[in-house]
Amino acid sequence: MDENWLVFDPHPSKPAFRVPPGAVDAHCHVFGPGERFPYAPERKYTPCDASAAQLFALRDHLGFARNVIVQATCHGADNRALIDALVRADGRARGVATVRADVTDAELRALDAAGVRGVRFNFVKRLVDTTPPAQLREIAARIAALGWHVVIYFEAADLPELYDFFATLPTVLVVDHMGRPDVSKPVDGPEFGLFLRLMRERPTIWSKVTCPERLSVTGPPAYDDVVPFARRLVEEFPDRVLWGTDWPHPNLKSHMPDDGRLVDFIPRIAVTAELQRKLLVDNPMRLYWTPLEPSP
Ligand code: 0GY
Repeated sequence: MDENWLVFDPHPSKPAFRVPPGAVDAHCHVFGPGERFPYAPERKYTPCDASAAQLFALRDHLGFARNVIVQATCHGADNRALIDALVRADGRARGVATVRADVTDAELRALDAAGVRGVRFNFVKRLVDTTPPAQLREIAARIAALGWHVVIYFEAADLPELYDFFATLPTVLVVDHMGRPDVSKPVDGPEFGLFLRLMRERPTIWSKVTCPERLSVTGPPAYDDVVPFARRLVEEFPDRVLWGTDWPHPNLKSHMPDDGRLVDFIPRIAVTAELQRKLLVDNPMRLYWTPLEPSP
């Protein structure tokens, strides 16, 4: 574990907000345990271990029914810890993997059988070395044939140069953490405006309205400055938003959130029961538990 690594809260509070039955935590990770599933040699950080059993205990504690587990960069393209967690979840988790261009069709089929429904393309420079766009395009074309989607992680300042690439990928795209806006800028300003334009122009682009703890400048416990950004997306694109804890919260530097309080953030960004049901149940179930038609 890196020096100064912040470990997740082992005793999160019970949320005051009761999530609807069947709710999905659509962005979370497992780390290791490193003894069984070693961290990738090319990783940019070494986390604390955070096991599938701990994730499922959190799921139950917060009142969720299911998880979408996203491959974290510290495991590179070695998806064994993810697959192990999916198998242990007994149908109550789906996965988003990381693959390289040399992945075989048999490997992709095995990932699909384990519950993987997407791949993640990461453009955050502090987390990964760059993969050439041609390779990403090739991967996208192959996973489109399985009916999977692509999860993209980037920072708002990089969207102008990535915009055309995203707009031409052949699958559904799911954007992590609202495209990481600088929430000290106005929600109606040009930076978030570009992300809204992408969402408006491409009805196949979804967004996770996640990580107030990561994006907030004003900080905990209220994360007030993140509310207008997430609420705007939930209200304008109610059928294309997802929510997740981001447990175990990699790379936080200033504080570790109480996951119970993060759940209490949900009714501030999805203010009606209908919006909450779409965000937490209908949308993730449609994307992860109902197979999408493969792209031609
Ligand atoms: C997140 C955010 C981060 C890390 C990763 O895969 C990862 O290592 O996603 C981050 O450092 O911002 O979604 O967990």
